[in-house]
Amino acid sequence: MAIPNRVRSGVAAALLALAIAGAASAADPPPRDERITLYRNPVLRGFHPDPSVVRVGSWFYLVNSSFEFFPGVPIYQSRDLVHWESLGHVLTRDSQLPLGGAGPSGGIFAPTIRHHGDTFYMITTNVSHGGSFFVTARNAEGPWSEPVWLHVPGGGIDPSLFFDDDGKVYLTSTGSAPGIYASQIDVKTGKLLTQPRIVWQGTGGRYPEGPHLYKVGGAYYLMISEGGTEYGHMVTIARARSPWGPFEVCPRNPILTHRNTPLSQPIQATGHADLVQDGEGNWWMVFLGIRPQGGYYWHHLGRETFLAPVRWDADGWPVVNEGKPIALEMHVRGLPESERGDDSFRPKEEFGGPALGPAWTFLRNPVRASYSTTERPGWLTLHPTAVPLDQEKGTSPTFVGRPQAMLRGYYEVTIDFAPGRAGEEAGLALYRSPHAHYELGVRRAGAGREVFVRQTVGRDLSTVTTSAPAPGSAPLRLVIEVQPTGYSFSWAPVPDLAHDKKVPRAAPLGTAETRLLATEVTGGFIGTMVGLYAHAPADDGSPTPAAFSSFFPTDEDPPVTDSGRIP
Ligand code: 6LW
Repeated sequence: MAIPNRVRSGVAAALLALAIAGAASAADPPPRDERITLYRNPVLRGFHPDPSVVRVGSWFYLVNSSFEFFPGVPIYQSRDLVHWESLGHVLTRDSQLPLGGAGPSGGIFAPTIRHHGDTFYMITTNVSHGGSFFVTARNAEGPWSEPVWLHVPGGGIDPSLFFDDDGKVYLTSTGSAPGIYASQIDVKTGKLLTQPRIVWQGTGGRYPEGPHLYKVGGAYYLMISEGGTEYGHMVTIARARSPWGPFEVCPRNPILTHRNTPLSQPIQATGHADLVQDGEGNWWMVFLGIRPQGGYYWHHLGRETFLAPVRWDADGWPVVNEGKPIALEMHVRGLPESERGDDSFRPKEEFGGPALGPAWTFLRNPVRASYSTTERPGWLTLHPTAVPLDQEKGTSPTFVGRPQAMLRGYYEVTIDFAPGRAGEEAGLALYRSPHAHYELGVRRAGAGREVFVRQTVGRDLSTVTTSAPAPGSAPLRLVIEVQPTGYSFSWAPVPDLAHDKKVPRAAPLGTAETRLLATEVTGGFIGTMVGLYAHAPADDGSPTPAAFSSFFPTDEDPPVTDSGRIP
């Protein structure tokens, strides 16, 4: 193999050769299962960006970034890297996650999860308050500690921790100038033991970021992303005999990118990756990607989490998916045996428990008194406030949402809401940013009430596009049909089973484009959220609460059920 001149001679070359031999032997697959498994990408659908993964025994744990949503940093567990069960969130207390200053796509940027000794570490950056910090826990489901703030000179995002065998711990991240910075850190106190310094600037792509340091076969590998998180995204890697470098650059960089695949390829923007080795010695990569719709050029679900196999070649470099583009359907050898349990796409939320299910999040730090699952058992009661969905920062609107995970299907909910005054409204919302959201709501109209669709598609552009009278005050069923390029809204009275002979058909109310909620239109790092909201005018002394039951997604393109062993 080619070794660059700067390490060709002397001890450095000898050590590097040893390291590479080590890497290659770590890569030699043990005798193993030769059966081929089919799994579907993405493995976490909808808004699940910047994945980081770690293995502890036979469990894998994965975290994603969460930006202005609370609680923050969703965490999942899996035995097979394909079926992920939600464990809730890492940052569950206001003291861990102050978001009052977080505007759209502020707050929590890319996290890293690691495990050392008997402790989990999750390190990330709150770009709207305090910078980088880590929290620790004995169990992945928590409780997680209060933040240990890092005070990194020069700031930076995308912090990662690497625990070396000699007890030293290294922090890598971006910094004030383009490049990846490294420093030694005391993980008891969060104090930096050395000044951060640039160890690698990448291969020339813009925004070198998302670094992770690994030791494989005695060599230190620094894997990063470049090119930005959009269509030019790529993963590159370099290695050295010390965490400080000098780094030898992989001759096959980028090791993963779709920047040159045709735009008709269903997955784009692959990057921001993390590596993990399973219990049988196989390597895997998790990374983010997007699924553009409507021909080419927009994606509204946000950045999602994908999985690909990795092998180490004879020269000690990782090969991702044999160098082929990542597909929606992957046929791989050696996937850990599936123990299909729950996955993150819980089909239904009845609001029957004392708390909301783990997928639900709020915009910024929620006003706790606005939400109750106990006030009316089996229902989620929302108390409206005057804070609108359009508000960019500060107090939180009455809104609870979860990532829109389906490209095709239905979201349905029952709403019991008899607005007493003009301006009171509640319903389903598709939320992308303060200036990009659709509501299928119920509101006061004259002496009665109506069902309506509002489209907010820009800072100065918000209008009710359609409405229909909804006489009486009985509960209603609200339905959003989702398709790759459009939403269709409909509604129906909830059947009174004692009297109604037939279940009433849902009446169509209108449509809206997915495109106007897409990143290419709205900007930002999040994905479309589907949620429940309530709002009342500021001068309304005692706003009418809205109660919701039976939130029901029907996925017409189930993410994982075809997964299984192919004989
Ligand atoms: C994240 C950076 C990135 O911190 O986007 O795709 C930023 N990569 O690494 C926000 O998610």
